[in-house]
Amino acid sequence: MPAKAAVVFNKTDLAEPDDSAILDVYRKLGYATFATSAIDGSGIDSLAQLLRQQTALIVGQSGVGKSSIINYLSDISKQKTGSVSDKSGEGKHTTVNSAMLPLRGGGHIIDSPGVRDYAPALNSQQDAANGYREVRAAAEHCRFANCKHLREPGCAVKAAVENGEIDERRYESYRRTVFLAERLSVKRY
Ligand SMILES: Nc1nc2c(ncn2[C@@H]2O[C@H](COP(=O)(O)OP(=O)(O)OP(=O)(O)O)[C@@H](O)[C@H]2O)c(=O)[nH]1
Ligand SMILES: [Mg+2]
Ligand SMILES: [Zn+2]
Repeated sequence: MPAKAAVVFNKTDLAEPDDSAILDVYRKLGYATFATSAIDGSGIDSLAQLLRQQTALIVGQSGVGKSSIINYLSDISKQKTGSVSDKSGEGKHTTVNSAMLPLRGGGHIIDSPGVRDYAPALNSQQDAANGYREVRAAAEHCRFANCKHLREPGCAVKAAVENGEIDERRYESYRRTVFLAERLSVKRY
């Protein structure tokens, strides 16, 4: 069974009320979404509900609060947390090893070291397209079966971006992923 993904927007205590609207993009795509604060505990209960009896992995950039959230979810967990650098505004890679911890109410959660950049090892542009469910869906209507959705004529993905059906930031992220995948595959062979 493929892994299911959920998206968490943490540090709501520092955010403006509108900031978590970014989650709407993911909710519309069918992902479960949560707005949380590991400082005041808001939103943590609904996240705990989703994770009950599951084995889950929490991933994201360094400093976003992965270990802090886990410290709320597990009775046993005393995961080390670390401040965000004043200079760069990024995390300091406080978690250096992955650790699996029991969840209150059953199940497990794996804390993982934060990433600075995300570059999945993809074999082809096709892999990148498949990872964006809305790109994959629109791609069925492209004129060319091998369309990369970059500058091909009759591209249904570009059309969907232009008419607002596909979120622009998601499309930009798809493009970056394709470029990364192509750069990496050049290196690999
Ligand atoms: N204001 C606020 N601060 C938070 C919240 N969650 C975490 N923090 C703070 O953010 C900093 C980083 O938290 P961590 O839990 O260490 O972040 P992490 O994602 O585990 O980072 P790495 O282990 O480096 O990948 C710490 O100073 C936390 O106290 C939150 O919801 N609100
Ligand atoms: Mg951590
Ligand atoms: Zn296309």
